[in-house]
Amino acid sequence: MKKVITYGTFDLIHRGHINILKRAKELGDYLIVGISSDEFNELKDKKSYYTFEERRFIVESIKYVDEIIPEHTWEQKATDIQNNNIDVFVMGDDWAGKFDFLKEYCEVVYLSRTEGISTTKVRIDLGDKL
Ligand code: C2G
Repeated sequence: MKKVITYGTFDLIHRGHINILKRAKELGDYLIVGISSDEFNELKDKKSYYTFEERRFIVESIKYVDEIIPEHTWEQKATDIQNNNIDVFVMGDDWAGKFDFLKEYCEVVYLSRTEGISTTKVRIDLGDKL
């Protein structure tokens, strides 16, 4: 079984998130998603609308997703990859090059971001006070 992993906040799920999860799953048979905890979001200087538990509930309901793990730190990826026997690590290409060090453990694939949509854009379009 070819196992794939990706990470993110996945707040206010939109077609960009679905696109990357769909394509990530197409690279293997089993997809694990590391969802950023609320505390890690603060480290990323991100304030998500939904809590971790809400984001977990939503993302685990997506048909391409097989398992959720929490993302607490920048440093956990190598351990996650080894502990879960991951074959492919996937991120959107806004992260291109940032995780090449993981090539020591598995294949690293950066997939093109979906243009014209982002959680920030949704919040601005809805008139959210950021
Ligand atoms: N994404 C995308 N197209 C968009 C928006 C997001 O392909 N229009 C991808 C991102 O490139 C990322 C994933 O969807 O691979 C999740 O995006 P975010 O929730 O914004 O996650 P991010 O803050 O980039 O966190 O350790 C990695 C970090 O946790 C990544």
